[in-house]
Amino acid sequence: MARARVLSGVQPTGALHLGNWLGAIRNWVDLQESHDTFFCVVDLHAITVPHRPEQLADDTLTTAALYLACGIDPARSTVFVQSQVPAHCELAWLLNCVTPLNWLERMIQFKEKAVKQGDQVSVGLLDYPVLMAADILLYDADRVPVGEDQKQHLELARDIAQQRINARFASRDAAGEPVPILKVPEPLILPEGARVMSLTDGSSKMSKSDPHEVPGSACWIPRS
Ligand code: ATP
Ligand code: LTN
Repeated sequence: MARARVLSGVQPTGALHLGNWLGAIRNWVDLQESHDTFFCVVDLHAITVPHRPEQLADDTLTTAALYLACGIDPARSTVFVQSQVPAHCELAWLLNCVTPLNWLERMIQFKEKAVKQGDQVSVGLLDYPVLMAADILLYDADRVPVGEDQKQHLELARDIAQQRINARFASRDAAGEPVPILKVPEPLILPEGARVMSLTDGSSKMSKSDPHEVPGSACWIPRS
């Protein structure tokens, strides 16, 4: 019998932290035993925030290396870089054309990151969850292991698949039953470690791209 399929990804926005391990990657390692697993380095998501291209290229390879160091086994899992598979962007465009703008404007992560970017907010930052939906729906993933902060994005991916594609475009089989086009994925969020808080500000989650978070990193700024 075919095994259920898992897909997940991390942005190459800096050094991985305990939150990434406890909230997501430790679960990925275990899921290799029982699922067909696909783990992506989502570099196209990382360009929705300010970045340096040379640093991004380095961080993409470092993130892939850290997957392996954490226990992702390339003999059992497919490890790949998002930008190397053009179908992610192609499907994102098709999904863009059926996704209501106000679904994206409601996303908490968009609102939080948009505040930090002021008048530099790009359409890409707003559209980030549609690209994430494409990453998942492209592979017919059954389950998506992520931390708590991604729950709302997962719900959006489910709504796009169910309400905006399957409900509108599904054909019918001989018995008149709808034949879904896209698989509707389930989030997999562990009960412990799903939201590890920042060590320097207990009111916000630990985050790679927070310049206060990673002492010793090139972009570390002590919190005043
Ligand atoms: P960025 O700061 O660039 O947004 P991030 O540190 O939030 O990055 P992501 O690449 O967005 O990390 O997330 C990778 C995975 O780690 C996701 O499944 C996410 O839910 C999980 N994750 C991120 N931060 C935490 C955290 N503080 N606690 C638990 N899980 C987390
Ligand atoms: N938005 C996610 C990263 C991500 C992802 C995905 C996670 C992009 N595409 C597909 C799971 C499945 C985040 O962790 N910030």
